[in-house]
Amino acid sequence: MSAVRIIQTTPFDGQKPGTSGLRKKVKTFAQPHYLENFVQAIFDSIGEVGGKVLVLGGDGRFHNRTACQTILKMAAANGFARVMVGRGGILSTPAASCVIRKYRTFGGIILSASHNPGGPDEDFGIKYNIPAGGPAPEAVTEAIFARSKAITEYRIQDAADIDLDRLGTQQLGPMAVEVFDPVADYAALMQTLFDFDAIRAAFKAGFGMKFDAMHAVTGPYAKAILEDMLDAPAGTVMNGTPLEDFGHGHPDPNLVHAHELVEALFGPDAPDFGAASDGDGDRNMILGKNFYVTPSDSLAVLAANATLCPGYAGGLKGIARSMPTSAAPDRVAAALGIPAFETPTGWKFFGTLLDAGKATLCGEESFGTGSDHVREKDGLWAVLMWLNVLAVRKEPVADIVRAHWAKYGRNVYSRHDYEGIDSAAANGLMDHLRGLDLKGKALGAYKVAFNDDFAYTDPVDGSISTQQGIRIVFEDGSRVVFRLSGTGTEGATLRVYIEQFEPDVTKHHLDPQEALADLIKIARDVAQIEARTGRAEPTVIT
Ligand code: G16
Repeated sequence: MSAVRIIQTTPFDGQKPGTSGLRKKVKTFAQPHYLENFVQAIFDSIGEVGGKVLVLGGDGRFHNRTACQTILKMAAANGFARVMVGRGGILSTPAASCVIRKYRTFGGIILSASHNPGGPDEDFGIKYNIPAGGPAPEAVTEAIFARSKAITEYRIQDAADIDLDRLGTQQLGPMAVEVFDPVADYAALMQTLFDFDAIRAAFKAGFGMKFDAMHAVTGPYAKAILEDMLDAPAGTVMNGTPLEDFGHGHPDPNLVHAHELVEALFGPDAPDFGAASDGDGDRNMILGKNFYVTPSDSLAVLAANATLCPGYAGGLKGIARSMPTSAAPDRVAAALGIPAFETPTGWKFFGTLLDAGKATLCGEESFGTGSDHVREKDGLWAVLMWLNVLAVRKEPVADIVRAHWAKYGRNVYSRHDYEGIDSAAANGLMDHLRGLDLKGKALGAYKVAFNDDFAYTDPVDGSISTQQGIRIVFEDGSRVVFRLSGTGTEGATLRVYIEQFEPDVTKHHLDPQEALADLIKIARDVAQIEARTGRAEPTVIT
């Protein structure tokens, strides 16, 4: 007979969820009571959990299985009736959102540090998603944080571990645990949105693709959907076996970390299309033959072509993007006569707009694209939407994007990251920027229209979020934006976003670093980046 144990504990400092849940080193999470305190804080903050159903799964990184066993035992002790857990403790973030919505569960717990590296010395993370399927809004994460600071005990079932690899229902004390196939529901949803016949026909006609799963969670999803259902040739999916340390890689689908894919797409025998996804499957990078599509442009192009996909044939209700994302999607929204929304960074801010039916597509410069089909950004979904568009239009990726710029103008865009800088220096830099009054002043050849610290009032629920990034906007609409990342686990990461609108088609071929050189210099000077951080150059440019 298994029993509930009540364990006395004391609060840990710093259990404040960041941009997307609590992310810390594995060593931090592995300390006695650390994970347990946070999980109990979640269960104490989300209302009555007795008799409810919870979804559980993660990106398979180191510590995933151990954490799953602990959370299952705590869910049982806290009165949940049933937990649905992905086989092997695996569930991509968008698939978790899909399952939460499909089975109308009381939300879910997702174990992931997303694009951060994994392994005993690397990162782990946990977040709670609400019953609508999306990341908990700030009011909920604040409540969890407040509870974490006052916690005195947690509940855990004294029981044997569950066999996470055996499909079907097992019993854990009074609670049922259902181990389910993490791919099936998600793949079925994708079939309702995209023209699988057209994509299959394109592969049959020789369309070439590489998908880099980066040894992360999307491997099994991509193999099942691309190779098994859509008949893409075996080997289309690279690095498709999920590994606990992502094969020592950094599962972030950008030009730096997805270098194997980048080399293939920029090499002599490049396939027509390349894509990558991140640790937990919610990010995507899109490449054509010798061509990189920025995430902001990707959202704009998908929005402009959405009606080619069966799931969006009826048109879009609106398009939402995060503030630092380029305004390229806004131009499409204006042309379509639908609203464009500008939210703070963080997918959680799209939830109310999607729930209220105000937006259909959403996206962020940080390689996130998604729609109202779930409440998370969705890497494979974006890849399938591109595949659908390419299968119908039968033009190269580069031609589609260039034609898009010719029609709408190009929002030339780049992000410069200064990773792992000293936190005090980073905060000092932001305080310095916050204190500047630049309105009407000239910076280089540019005149400042206004500068501010972005604040957002949610148009649906009226909630207010302040200090969401410093903007310096110039009179010609160009801008530079400064933010500190909310997802890192070491020191601080300064992100600088640089954007300039270029209507002149004869300048569309220019390399963004070249086209933006003056603005990049202005950004470095005005923020005193080198003097304050000791860094002359960014660590990552996207
Ligand atoms: C998370 C959030 C995204 C955000 C990104 C980067 O993504 O869900 O909304 O854009 O972090 O945030 P930051 O600039 O604060 O590091 P993910 O893929 O890490 O879950």
